[in-house]
Amino acid sequence: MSALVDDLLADVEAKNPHQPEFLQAVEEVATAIAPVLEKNERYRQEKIFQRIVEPERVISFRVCWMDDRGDIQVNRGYRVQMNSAIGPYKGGLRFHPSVNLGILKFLAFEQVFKNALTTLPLGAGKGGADFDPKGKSDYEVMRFCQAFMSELFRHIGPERDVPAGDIGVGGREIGYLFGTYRRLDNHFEGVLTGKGLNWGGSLIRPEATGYGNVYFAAEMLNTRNTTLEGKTCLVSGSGNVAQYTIEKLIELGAKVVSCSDSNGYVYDEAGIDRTKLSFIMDLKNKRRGRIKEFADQFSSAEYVATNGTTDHNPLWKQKADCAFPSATQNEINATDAANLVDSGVTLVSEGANMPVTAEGAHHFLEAKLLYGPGKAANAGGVAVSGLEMAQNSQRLGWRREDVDGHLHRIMKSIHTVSRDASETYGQPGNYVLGANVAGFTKVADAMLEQGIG
Ligand code: NDP
Ligand code: 2IT
Repeated sequence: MSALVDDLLADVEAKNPHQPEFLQAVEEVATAIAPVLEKNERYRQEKIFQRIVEPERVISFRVCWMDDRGDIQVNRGYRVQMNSAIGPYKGGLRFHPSVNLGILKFLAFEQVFKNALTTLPLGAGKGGADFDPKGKSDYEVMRFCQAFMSELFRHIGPERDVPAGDIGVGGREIGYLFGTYRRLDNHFEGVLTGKGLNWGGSLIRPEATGYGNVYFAAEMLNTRNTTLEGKTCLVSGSGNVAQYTIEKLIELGAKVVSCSDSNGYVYDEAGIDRTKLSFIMDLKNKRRGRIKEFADQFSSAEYVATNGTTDHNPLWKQKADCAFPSATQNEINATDAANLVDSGVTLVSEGANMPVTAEGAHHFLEAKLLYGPGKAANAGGVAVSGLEMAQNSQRLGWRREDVDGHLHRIMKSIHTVSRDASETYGQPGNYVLGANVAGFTKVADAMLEQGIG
């Protein structure tokens, strides 16, 4: 690593103790863009890097609500407004007990470069709360969302900050959040994305992250003159991103043999077909059950519990051609990455944000895998959120095939600019380098043009 990057990182580390995920994300970007910083004196002189790692604003607030037993619950809510150089703050809300400021800063930081890659005018933010939706009734989730939005509403708006979903925040939660905003603000406006189709949502937004990731993977495979047809694929997670990744993979003729949740994974050697995917969607979106039930239902599947597995996850030892990690950060460590490489996987495309540790990513780059980093591969979700904002501004709804066409074009464009940047900087096919450089330079130039601030 260059001395310049060493110094920058030492500074970020000193200023952000106890935020390992944020430091991990910053280190990845800093390492990738080092040659850009070395070459561009104005970026150094105007301290673009030191400015881009500092959120423009961080809001932290108390969220109090009453559970079904009448007990008062207190949670902590946040919104990290990271960067608005190229558009209003944009990014999801995460409701999960693990949420803390460091995790949201890592996610907001990733969002800066991801949103820049989409070609759309989107700044970056992320928010959420340490609320655990698991085991809560619909009314408890509603009361929590109402309490959360009763503070957040004063900080957001269609031209200011437009939140969306992430882990633990899907259509149900966006509905409760939007209803509360609309009543408090007395405006019907596109302040959230991922809305219901009857009240301003966009066709294809639920599908967008998963479909986009598969489009990106297809582009990577195309550089080696091959396709997804007949490929065996590992998918992790069983939420929004995993479900629509599986759907598109099936459509393109791939064989998906796994999915997972935070308790374990299922491996189905016969492959997950459309009927089995409907079962997963019903299980996870309506009944809100555990993925173990999949193996109880389908005899070709086996269930492997992964709670307490610390050194490696056996899911990533299964034989496959492609892997689509779509659950959460750092779900693939160095051992898992080595196992994937050893078992002959040639493509890893990240549906989740930062699902691979720094050491794991290093293995993939060394082995010259087709390795699509999340900020490129999963950008389809926020891209269609940007299209939902455009439709709301026009007061129109576009046809399904039009939105899907835009999504496809955007994913191809992200692939092209990332690949081109990797070639310009002498590491063709290194999408980590390419995506970071392309995203960074767009935001950095906007910051330069808009003056110090
Ligand atoms: P969901 O809440 O719909 O699903 C999350 C899935 O990941 C569930 O299967 C969940 O299991 C599993 N999971 C969550 N936390 C953990 C954990 N700590 N350990 C193991 N498994 C876990 O979320 P999404 O599908 O929306 O998000 C998945 C990933 O994709 C996240 O990294 C998110 O940031 C990223 N992403 C999402 C986008 C979107 O548009 N929704 C866009 C771009 C990226 P369980 O049911 O047990 O909790
Ligand atoms: O990580 C992400 O890009 C998201 N959770 C989606 C953000 C959005 O605004 O649609």
